[in-house]
Amino acid sequence: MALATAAGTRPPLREVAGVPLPATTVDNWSQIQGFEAQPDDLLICTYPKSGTTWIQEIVDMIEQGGDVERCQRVTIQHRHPFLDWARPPQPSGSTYLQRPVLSTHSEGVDRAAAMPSPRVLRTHLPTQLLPPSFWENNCKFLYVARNAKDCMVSYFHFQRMNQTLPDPGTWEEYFETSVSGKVAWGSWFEHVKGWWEIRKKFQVLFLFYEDIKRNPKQEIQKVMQFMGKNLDGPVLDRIVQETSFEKMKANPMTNHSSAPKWILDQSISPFMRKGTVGDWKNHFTVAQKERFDEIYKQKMEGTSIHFCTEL
Ligand code: PPS
Repeated sequence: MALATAAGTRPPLREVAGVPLPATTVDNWSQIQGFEAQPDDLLICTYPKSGTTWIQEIVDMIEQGGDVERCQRVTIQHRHPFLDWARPPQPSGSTYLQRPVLSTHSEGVDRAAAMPSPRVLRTHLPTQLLPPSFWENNCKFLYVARNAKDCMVSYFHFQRMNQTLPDPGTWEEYFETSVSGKVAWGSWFEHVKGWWEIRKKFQVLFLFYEDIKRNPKQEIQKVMQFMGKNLDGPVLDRIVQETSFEKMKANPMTNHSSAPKWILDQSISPFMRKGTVGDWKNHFTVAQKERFDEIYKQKMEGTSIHFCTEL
């Protein structure tokens, strides 16, 4: 049963091939699957709450040669179409209603189709659900991974404020939902493992949130090289400054403050919340940490991937 909220009733998730997704994404699944990628597309891929917005701003700053004003042209959610997103119907009685919104299309696919190449796009889809044309065209993929514990905490607060996703309940309840992979876009473990395993077979730049936090200039340089750009030291320093958590939190073009309250209610929790490594320690009990570490060991057995959970 869907949980009632102040804004109305939150839509329950549905599934594609066992992966829970927002219902509107599933409604538009054939359009999303049929998306026609171009060989020069760059696709930003992340599990939710792994630093998508951060890497988007970094990529755009690189694309614009460090020109801050040009990065202010439009909000971050409109710069890089979100392929697997279709707007849910607006709850009746909402004061934010400007015009009736029908989710008969993926907004992301429509926006991408109308965009000139070379395009930068984004997705939260796991490898097995990616539209096949991305593989067929050997596109570039920029994957950002964040440690599972901080991701879980960030996602919990995001689900509290995102009225289009299921209500997370208490932290204890959410912990169980999350470890069982019953959240939108599915299991963190499967997502990260899937992208890690294919990274050498395709053009994948695999980055870690924690590395960008520790050494932003070095990681931004990797992105720049992957994009085939060449920017000098002072421009890179400007990009580091402009993409800091504090700057992006204060920037209306990156902090999602223009999203309507019936989608993101930032009075519950801000989108730019803490932006740190290790906030999980403020949420996980000792018992939860021990249980999680055990599950992690089982699920990640045999992979060579290594995460930092504190700096
Ligand atoms: S979403 O909804 O999936 O697109 O969210 P996403 O952008 O992937 O992740 C949001 C979290 O990333 C943090 N963030 C940053 N951290 C450090 N530096 C910068 N510049 C930055 N920008 C966004 C954001 O605060 C969310 O993490 P938490 O832990 O909730 O603060």
